[in-house]
Order: sequence, then structure tokens, then C-alpha cells
Amino acid sequence: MRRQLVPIMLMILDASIVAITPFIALFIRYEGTVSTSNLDMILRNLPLIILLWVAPFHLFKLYHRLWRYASVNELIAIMVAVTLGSVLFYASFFLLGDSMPRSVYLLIWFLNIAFVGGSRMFVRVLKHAQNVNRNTHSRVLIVGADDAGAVLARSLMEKSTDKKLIGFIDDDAEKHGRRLFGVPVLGGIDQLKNWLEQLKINEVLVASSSLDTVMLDSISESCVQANCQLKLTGGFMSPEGAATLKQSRIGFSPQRVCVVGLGYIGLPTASLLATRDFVVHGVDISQHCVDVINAGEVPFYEPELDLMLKAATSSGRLTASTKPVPADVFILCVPTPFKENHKPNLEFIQAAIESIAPYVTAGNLIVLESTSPIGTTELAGKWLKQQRPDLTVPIREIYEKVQLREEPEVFLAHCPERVLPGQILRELVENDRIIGGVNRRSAEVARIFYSQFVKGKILLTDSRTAEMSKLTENAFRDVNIAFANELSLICDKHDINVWELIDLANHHPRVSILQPGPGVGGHCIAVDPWFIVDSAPAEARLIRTAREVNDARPDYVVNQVFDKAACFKQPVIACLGLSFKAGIDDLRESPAVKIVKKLAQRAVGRILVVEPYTSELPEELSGISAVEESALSEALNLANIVVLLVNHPVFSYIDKDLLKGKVVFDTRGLWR
Ligand code: SAJ
Repeated sequence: MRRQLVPIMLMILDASIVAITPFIALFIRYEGTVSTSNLDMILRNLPLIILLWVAPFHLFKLYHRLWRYASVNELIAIMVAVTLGSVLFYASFFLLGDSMPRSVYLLIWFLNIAFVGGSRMFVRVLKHAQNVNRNTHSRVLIVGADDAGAVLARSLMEKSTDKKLIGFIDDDAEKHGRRLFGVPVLGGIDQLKNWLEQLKINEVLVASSSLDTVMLDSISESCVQANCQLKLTGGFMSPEGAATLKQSRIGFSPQRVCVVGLGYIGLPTASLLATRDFVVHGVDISQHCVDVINAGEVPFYEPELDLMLKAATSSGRLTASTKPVPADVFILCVPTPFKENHKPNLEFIQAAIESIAPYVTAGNLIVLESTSPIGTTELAGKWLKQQRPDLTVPIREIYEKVQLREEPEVFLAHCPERVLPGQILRELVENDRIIGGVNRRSAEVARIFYSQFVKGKILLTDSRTAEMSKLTENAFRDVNIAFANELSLICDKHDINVWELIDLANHHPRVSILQPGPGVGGHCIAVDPWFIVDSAPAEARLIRTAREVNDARPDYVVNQVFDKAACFKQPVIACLGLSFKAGIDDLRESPAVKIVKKLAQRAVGRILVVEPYTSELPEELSGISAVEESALSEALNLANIVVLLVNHPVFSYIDKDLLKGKVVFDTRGLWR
């Protein structure tokens, strides 16, 4: 709700300021006496001025992209910036008057836009650098209204500007209704969940040394259910209290995180954690990647990640190198590709475990986020044990019958990433997460860590179920895309428009068919289902067939284009898009790349490739003389055949007249 409101509010705010400031400027200029001709002129030009002002911001999505999580401070900063910019504009307008040429007006207007836009960017980056976005006006409850609670409350009130203390919770009924520093003691722990929801609390601080494991569990459960962060403030406790907490099942307060693998998942995760109070060290085997990241640059395109990374590196909370460092939590985000025969290749996970092994100490949490075949997390434990026989590494337990272990151990869990490229930063925080512990305690410890930055639900299970659940999610999507692709073959045979067919069928309340396309790409859906097939070849018949149906799509498109190209003497084929899906620059397993390559291999003609998200052709295409990189207008101008391979938003604006007289293959149904 807030995300939708903020941009609209900002737009209204800008428009109102732009509307009011001419009058202020007039007032200043003419010391209170405003002539009707001036007023007339302003009123006549006002709609155009507002449009000129607001439209560029809207056009470049600044309202949406920069201010998604705008706070009151930011709103004030924007108001000041817009007012200053606007007054400057009108002041120059009135001071220089008619003598000023039109181009100077335009220049001043442009400078104003740049000034206001720049100041917004600046505040945004500053905000990240100061790392205040998470806690902006966080509403806090303290559990424990005794001495520790009072010390904590006073420190919050004195030092923290971004946390608001709303109340105390205490099991001592005598304290209920009383006030500490003017803040009420609301009730007991059994009512915690109600209070969290009723008072819209974001954060619970436990400041009591007398809580037992059952109570701590109940607090933790309430926080998870109410989507609330839980912090154990050991520093405010007696040594005995802190010791009790350490031994208890949720006594884990991580601060240092080491993320291994700084790719599409690892880098956003590391950047996010660094802007959430954690001290993060990222590790990657590529020195180039490490250098780029340390310079605050993102080596690939992901919306808004550049700002977050800059904030993370400039605050000093995120560093990167090719070697791990000691940490409380190690997160592994390395690739899990398959080998020639679709057998999973786990060598990157093994190498990652071996690289962190010397740095792991008892009490550390190791999380495998990479999508992995069933049993990999346990295998990771075995590899760790081989490297570090001195450590107690958890072994598989029947999840329900868990015994508490008192001896120090390493916690090991699988928490599969579930984010969609193009929306990673939002989904990292908002998606529900599945955590599978090799033993129950590992899952609970991992929950404490993830609940510090995940707003979605956190669901605990064992590591095997978690591994399978991730594979299942992607296999589900693959099977459903295969269904759409099969429909498209059937429709082609019967001369039915498959897009219309799917639209119609999807009007049924329980039918939701996905879209056919040139094939399934990416490093996930095109790969993960094979892990299931490999683990149960006889049983996974549908999953295997879906893979085969989707893998056959590029050839189907190539054959169609090849047949049509035969009608031209010197065919020129425009291929629009190379990435594996819309809006990103990721070319891994991309069906579009495969199609272009296969077309070139069959010497179909001159191929002009348009990919707005990359600056040059990938290696596998750059050496082929028949394949050229091209601008969109040139490709459309020269081509006899236009093949739309990726539904990038920019392609939807193509003037349909430019396609007239050409053979068009719209593999994504964008121009239907
Ligand atoms: N595609 C179609 N038709 C459709 C939808 C997609 O042909 O109707 C194609 C796309 O063009 C693309 C491929 O499928 O080539 C995969 O795209 P996607 O958007 O479905 O998925 P990914 O690979 O970007 O991300 C998936 C997501 N999984 C699910 O939605 C179940 C994401 O949440 C996972 O985190 C990610 O895989 C992963 O890392 O496993």
C-alpha cells in the first residue's frame, strides 16, 4: 500500500509546490503587489509548467524507483529541494523577464530538474550510507520491565532517533498498567502476539535474564507470526542471564556475515545485509569481480542494486576479496550447474566449504542458499567434517524427535534463494523463506538470522525437504511452461491463435496457463528439474518430458524462420532480444542466443541482433561473421524477417507500421 501511495503523494507534492511557488516569487518580486497581467500569465502557463516539471520525474520512474521506501525526513528534504528549485526558476523568470531568450528558459528549467533530481539522489545515497532505512521509525516493544528493561529503554530514548518505544511486556502482573519513563507495561508474554499486531510493532527487544527456553521460543514464535524482528540484548543482562540465553535454543546474535559467491544472489544478499547493521565480507574467486565490487560497481544489471551496493561499500560495512574471513554466519551462494549428462555438478559447493573450513568456529551458522539436489546440505556437513575433524558438525536427525544439544556445534541449514531476477532486492526481503536444518537447532538458529531482514514468513523444515521444495517450485513452473509450449504446437497445427486461446481459458477461475515462448532459459528453471530427474529417473517422467518439450523450442523457432527465409534471395533477419527473459541482461542458458547461433549455423542469411541490455555480442556469437549487432531502427529498416525473441518493454513500443510487409515471428506474443 505504502509503495503505491508514496510515488503518487510525491507527484502531488511536487505539483502543488510548483503551483504555489510562482505566487511566492511574484510576491517577493513585487513586494506584495501583484499585477493582474502577471497573475494571468502564471495561470495560463501553470498546467504546462507543472507538466514540464513532473513529467520527467515520472518518465524516468524517479518517483517509483528512488522513493519506494521514502521516509518523513526524505519527504521534507524533497520539499525543500523542490521549493528551492522552483523559486530559483521563477525568480530568474521574473528578474530577467522578456529580455531572456527561449533557450535560456529551457536551460534554467533543465538545470532545475537536474538540481532537484540530483538532490534526491544525494539524499537517497546518503540515507543508505547512514544505514537508517531499516530502522526508520521502528516501533519497539521491550520484553522485561525490570532493571535491564529500564536501562535499555533509557538508552533507546537517549541515543536512538529512529526507534520509538511503544511499551513493555512483563509476566509480573503487578507491573501491568504501570509506566516506566512514561511508557506503559502492557501485559504478559502470552499476550505478546496480540500486542505486536495491534500496535504494529516492528521490533522486539528482549531485556530479561530470567526467561527460560520455552518463554524464549514463545516470544520467537510470536515475532515470526507478526513479522517482527527479534533482538536479544545480551549486553543489558546479568552474566548469568546472558549465559542462560547462550545455552538456550535461540541464543544467537550474529553480527559478522561472510557471503561466498558474489553473483546474482550473493551480491544483492551481501549488499542488503550490509545496509542492515551486519558487517559483511563477500568472497568471489574472480579478482576482477572483487575489484569492481570494492569500487562500488555492480558487475551485472539488477534494478536499484547499484545504489544499495554504493551505500554498503561506502559505509565500510561491505568488503570483498578472494578469501573468506572469520564470521558468525557463512552464506554459500555458488552455482550448481549440471554436467554433460544432466548430472548435478557440486564442485563449486565443495570448493566453497573447503575455502571457509579454516575460518569456521563452534557456534557459527553455515547456510547453503544455492539450489541443490536432495542431500547436498548433509554432504556439505561431511565435507566440512573432513576438513575440520575438531568441530561437531550436525548430522541428520528425524526432524520431529529432536534432542537439545548442549555441546558447541556448527549449525548447518539450507535456505534456498527464491528471488526473481529483476526484482531481487524486493523479493529478498518480502518473499517467504523456507529454512531446512540438518538438525532442528540449526533451523532455529538460521531462523533467528533470517528474521532480522526477511519480512515474509519463515517456514522451518529439514534440509532435504527444503532442497526438494526449491527444486519443486522450479519444476512446477517448467512443467506449466511446457504445457503452454505444447499448446502452441497444437494451435499452430490447427491455425488457432495460441495467445487468444490462453487468454480465454484463463478466464476460468481455476485455470492459469503460463505463456509459450522460444524456450526456457536462465540458470534455474532450465537446470533444476534435472536434479529431480537425476535423483528419481524412473518416477520423474512428467518432469523429464517437460524439460524435453521446453528444450525443443529453439529448434522449432529456427525451423520456422529457416523455411520462411528460403522465400528471399538475400534474407536479412532481425532478432530482437538475447537475454533469457525480459528486462535483464542475463544471457545464461538463453534460448534467444541458441536460436541466433543455430540460424547462423544453418546459413540462413544476414542476422541483425538487437539487445538493449548489453553493449556487445556474447562470446559465442561475436566470432560469427553472419551475426551483427545492430540498433533497433536499423534492424527494422533492413530486415525482411523480424523475430521477436525477448519481450523487453522497449520492443512493445515499436511502431507497427515499421513491421508492415515483413515476415514477423512474435515468439513471445508481445505484438498480438
Ligand atoms: N518463461 C516462459 N513462459 C512463461 C514464463 C517464463 O517461456 O510463462 C520463460 C522465461 O522467458 C525464461 C524462463 O522461462 O526464459 C524462466 O523465467 P522465470 O521468470 O519463470 O524464472 P527465473 O529463472 O528468472 O527465476 C526462477 C523463479 N522461480 C519460480 O518462479 C518458481 C525464481 O523465483 C527462482 O528464485 C529462480 O528461478 C531460481 O533461482 O531458481
